[in-house]
Order: sequence, then C-alpha cells, then structure tokens
Amino acid sequence: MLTVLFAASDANWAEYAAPLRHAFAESGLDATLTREADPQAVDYIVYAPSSPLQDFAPYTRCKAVLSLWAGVERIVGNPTLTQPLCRMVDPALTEGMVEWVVGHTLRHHLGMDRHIVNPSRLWDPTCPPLARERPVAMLGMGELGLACARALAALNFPVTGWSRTPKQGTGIPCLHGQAGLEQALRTAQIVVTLLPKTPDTENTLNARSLALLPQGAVILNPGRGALIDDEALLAALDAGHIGHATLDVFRTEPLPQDHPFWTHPRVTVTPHIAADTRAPSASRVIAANIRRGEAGEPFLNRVDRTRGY
Ligand code: NDP
Ligand code: OXD
Repeated sequence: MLTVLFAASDANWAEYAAPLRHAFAESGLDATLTREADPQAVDYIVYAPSSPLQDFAPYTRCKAVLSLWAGVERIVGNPTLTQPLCRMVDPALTEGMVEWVVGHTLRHHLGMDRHIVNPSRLWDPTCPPLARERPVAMLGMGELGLACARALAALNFPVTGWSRTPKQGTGIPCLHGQAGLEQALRTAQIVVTLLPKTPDTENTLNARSLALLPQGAVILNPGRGALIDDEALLAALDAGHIGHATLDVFRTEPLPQDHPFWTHPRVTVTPHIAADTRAPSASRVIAANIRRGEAGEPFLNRVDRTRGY
C-alpha cells in the first residue's frame, strides 16, 4: 500500500480528494491519499504552493514530489528538496490557456472594445486587417506556448516562437537567443509571454526590448509577472508606444489595490485565471506518474533544477 501525502490548501483538498482517489483506483494503484502522515512513510507528495510544507528533508522514502502547478518557481529552489520534482502538464489546463490566449488576441486584433464600449454611439466602419497581416511573437514554446502558437497559426496569424533552445519540426518558425528575441519583437504586433519564471527570464520585456516593438503593439502576459519590468511597461503604455497590455499574472498577487495597472486605461487585469489545473484530468496525470515511478519508468514532466523549469 502506497502512502500519498496531499500537501495543498483545504480548498484544493475539497477539489482533488475524490478525483485523485478515483484516478488511483482507475490506474490500479493501491494507494492511500492522506493529509497527514509520518514523513518516513510517505511514498509520493502531491504539492501546491498553497501548502505550508517547506521542509522536504524528513521525507526520506518519498520517490517524487508531484506539483499541481505548471509553474514551479516557488519550489524548485528549495534546498531541502532532493526528491525528483514533476510539474503539471494537464491537457485541460492547456486547453484553457489556448482559449484565454486566442480570446484576448482576437479582442485586440478585431478592436472589439471600440464597439462593445461605445457610449457616444460612434459609427466607425473601420475594418481590422486580416489575421494573416498581424504578426504574433510567442515567447516560450513549451507545452502551453506551442499549443497557443498552433491555435493562432490555424487562424492565419503569422506566429514566430522564441525558446531557450533551437526548436524545429513544430510547424511554427522558432527563434532562440538574444538576437532571436530581438528579431521576433521587431515585427510583432501582439506578444504573448508564456515563459517560466527563472533568473534568466526575469524582465524579458524591459525598456530596451519593449522599444523594439512596433508602435501600438499589444502585450498578453499569462506567464508570470516577473517576465515584465512593470515600470518600463507603464512608461511604454503612457508614451503610447505599447497600445495595450492584458495581464493575468503579477509580481504580487492579488494585485495590490493601489497598483497603477488597475486604473491604467491601456491595461486589462485578469486575476490569474488564464488556465486552471482541472482536477479530473490532472489527477489522471498524477496517477500515471505514480504508476511510472512504481514500474521503475522515468517520470513525466520532470523539472530540471539547473534550468529552473
Ligand atoms: P514549459 O516548461 O513547457 O515551456 C517553457 C518554455 O519557455 C520552453 O519553450 C522554454 O524553452 C522556454 N524558456 C525557458 N527559459 C527560457 C529562456 N531563458 N529564454 C527563452 N525561452 C525560455 O512550460 P509551460 O508551457 O507548461 O508553462 C509556461 C508557464 O506558464 C509556466 O511556467 C507558468 O509560469 C505559466 N502558467 C500560467 C498559468 C496561468 O493561469 N496564468 C497556468 C499555467 C502556467 P525550451 O523549449 O528551449 O526549453
Ligand atoms: C500554474 C498556474 O503554474 O496556475 O499552474 O499559474
């Protein structure tokens, strides 16, 4: 009998206890899911940042820590964590992110606000260009970025990806390195940031890189707040160089009430809802990884701690 410790908030427990138990049974795992256990008896830890668990050292038998979150910046640097760490790759989370990115891209591409909020009843028959005339830069071409890039490309947006390592064979042209970033930004009218937060990605969009964008470009950030230098973004918005920023993630969450993003006319704030991990599908992913661990197979979605993601 395996012992699986659930280290996450009460709300997470209410959402996940039944789907996890169901997924364990479905996978033929003989496992007890619990919120309290002798650390030395724990085989796997299901973890979310809402958990108070910070010291992983006593969990000497634990074979893996399985994150409910895709982004692992709040646990990856924990010096007590010596067990393998796996991040969440959930097909339903990916689906949600594609919907958020496509929806907000189309809002800006079609200029929907002009007609939805039109108190002076202005009859403005200006038509937007076609998607094929609206280049998009997708910063981050991993699980989420690639799915979003493909969805936008299917609508004819010319999408250029950017990743840490060279990437071919995805059907989307992809650049890498500093020169690649600069090339992607120079023509992008819409930029989507789906990078993990690591020391290398902090302030990827800063005064210098924002200045490379064409006048009026739009930023969508469902990645992490730290990918953008807030002050530089506000200055570029004030100057009209950046047309709009739709931001889902922030350096401090919830976004403080007095933060200028709340009231800026060119900023849309969404409260970290771009893509939620969905309990039924995520539980199947967790069960599959435990089954792999028990079969001596390599874990899926294992985090590389030196890279930080
Ligand atoms: P992945 O790990 O699958 O992909 C990360 C991508 O970023 C890869 O393409 C990687 O390049 C690239 N990358 C990493 N470091 C650099 C760098 N220094 N320079 C250029 N590219 C870099 O992550 P996911 O796609 O699953 O998730 C991305 C992020 O989305 C998460 O880390 C999280 O922060 C955020 N997220 C937000 C949610 C929300 O609701 N707002 C929900 C879920 C996730 P390479 O391919 O070469 O490795
Ligand atoms: C995640 C998130 O990383 O929701 O899963 O941001």
